Order: sequence, then C-alpha cells, then structure tokens
Amino acid sequence: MAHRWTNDLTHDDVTPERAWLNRRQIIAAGGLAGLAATGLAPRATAAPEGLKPNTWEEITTYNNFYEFGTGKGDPAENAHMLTTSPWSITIDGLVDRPGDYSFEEVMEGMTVEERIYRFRCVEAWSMVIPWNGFELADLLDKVGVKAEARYVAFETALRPDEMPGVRFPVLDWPYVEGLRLDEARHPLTIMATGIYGRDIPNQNGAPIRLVVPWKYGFKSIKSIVRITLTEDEPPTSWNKANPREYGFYSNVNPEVDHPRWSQATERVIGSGLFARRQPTLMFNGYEEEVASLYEGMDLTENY
Ligand SMILES: Nc1nc2c(c(=O)[nH]1)N[C@H]1C(S)=C(S)[C@@H](COP(=O)(O)O)O[C@H]1N2
Ligand SMILES: [Mo]
Repeated sequence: MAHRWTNDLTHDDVTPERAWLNRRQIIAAGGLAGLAATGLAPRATAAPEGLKPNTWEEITTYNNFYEFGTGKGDPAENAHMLTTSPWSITIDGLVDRPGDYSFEEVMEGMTVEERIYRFRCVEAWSMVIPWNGFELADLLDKVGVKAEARYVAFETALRPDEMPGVRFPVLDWPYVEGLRLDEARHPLTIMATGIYGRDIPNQNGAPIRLVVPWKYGFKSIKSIVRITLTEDEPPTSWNKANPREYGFYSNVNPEVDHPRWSQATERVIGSGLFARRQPTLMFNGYEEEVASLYEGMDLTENY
C-alpha cells in the first residue's frame, strides 16, 4: 500500500527542532539504533513538495483540551498543572493480558517513528503536525486482543485538582472516545508521545494520546489512562453531548456539513492575519488508505 504521508508532506522547516532529541523516546525506540525508527534520521526529509508542518509555537498554543478550559489558549496556560510522570494506563476488557501498565511498560517494544499528518478539527481549522509515536496495533498485539472484541474505548485522566476545566459541566467527564477495532488497528492510527522529536507537551495530551488523522480532531483523545476492548460500540463524549452534531465515526468528510457550518473548507492555522482557506479533503486526504474500511456504509447516516 502506498503510504502517502511519507511523500506529500515536507519537513524542510524543522531542522532546528530536530536537534531536540528526546531521551525517553530514543530509549523507548531501542537506544541510538532506534533513531532511524523515530523518523528523526534524514529519510524523513524526502518529500519534494507539499504541505509544511506548522510551527512548534502554533501547535502548542492553539489547542482544544477542555479539561483545562475552553479557550484556545487555556491549555497552554493551565496544562502545566497535570502530573504526567509517573503515568499508567489500565488496559482491560477483552484482552489476554489485562492490567495497569506503567508508561515505561507501554513503551517497551514499541517502535517510535515520525508521522507528519494533516490534522482537521471539526470546527473547520487545520494544521500539519509532525508527531512521534507508535502504531496502536502494536500495543494491541502486545496485550492480546480476544476474538470477540470489536471496539476499542479510550478514557482521559480525570483530576479535578490538576484540571481547572472539569469544574464546569461542558462535557460528561472523563473525556471518552472510541474506535472500531479495524480503525484502531489501521497503520495510520498512532499513539503519539512526541512532537518535533520532543516530549509531547501537556497541552497536546502528555504523556500519550491517540492520533487518527482521517477523523475530526476530537477523536484524537489526549492524556489516556484507560484502554478497554469491548464487544459493543462504546459511548463517546461529543456524541453524548450532542448526538445530532457528532456521530461515532466522525470521519472528515467535506460533503457532510456540520448542522451549524460547512465542512467543505478549512482555515489554515498559521497562514497569517487573513487566514487562507483551503478545500477539505475526503478522509482528510487519506482516502486511498482508509476508504475500504467504510465500504458499503452510508457516510451520511454514519457521520
Ligand atoms: N481529553 C481530551 N482530548 C481531546 C480534547 C479535549 O478537550 N479533551 N479535544 C479534542 C479536540 S476537539 C481536538 S481538535 C484535538 C486538539 O488537539 P491539539 O490541541 O493537540 O491540536 O484534541 C482532541 N482531544
Ligand atoms: Mo476539535
């Protein structure tokens, strides 16, 4: 399969940031030999043309992380309060080896690579983000998924003492999300632990968050503390909050408008005062890779 993310997104402007090699990730990737696998090695620069990643500044100061407030600048201001080490993830449900896995145990054996992905928020803005992460499928294999499992449910930490935003009933906390098992196992689906080769900042979902690049940004749940394999479709925060506006699938689709705005175009973050708009691509540009997951489904019904 042609993996488009390796050849249509350039990485020309990240050279200074590449110097910020992250110790934890290099160790997780298996020492210096793992450097090539992080994507920080020169092979990541191959792309001849295409989109440029947003700057570190843009990616880390314009955020949605409602546990820290609903303003775009609130997470950058407040997320330092979140204790991210030690961290553990409970992996349970229909798995062979359930348990509480420390962050270090989760990372054991995972191959951390760089993935430069388009990121499209349901609010119709977009960025391009150079993530560091590993394929979720590898973690699922590590814990062993039982044959009856059909969905994966995710949960964010809920810490009222560290998260000023959860005092407000904006959402039914904790933030929860879910994927069908085949979506979760798709090679584009990653667990991100870094950006630009540095630890992922708290406001972006430290120490570990999901990234599903063909879905609206809200599916990419941050600061995950629980992963549960289930037989039934799990509830998801935005669907619970407003089922008419947010479905379970939430695939980026320029042809299906949000009830309150068009999804045909997107505002490009970082394109200046008079922000450029560009057409939104089907499945956020990953149609070739993921369309087969939805064969025979009515994408207007299954929004
Ligand atoms: N736990 C949690 N995860 C979350 C959110 C949130 O409010 N809480 N916001 C989502 C939304 S709407 C978007 S667009 C992305 C934003 O990710 P970024 O701030 O890293 O760009 O995170 C998603 N994950
Ligand atoms: Mo979003």
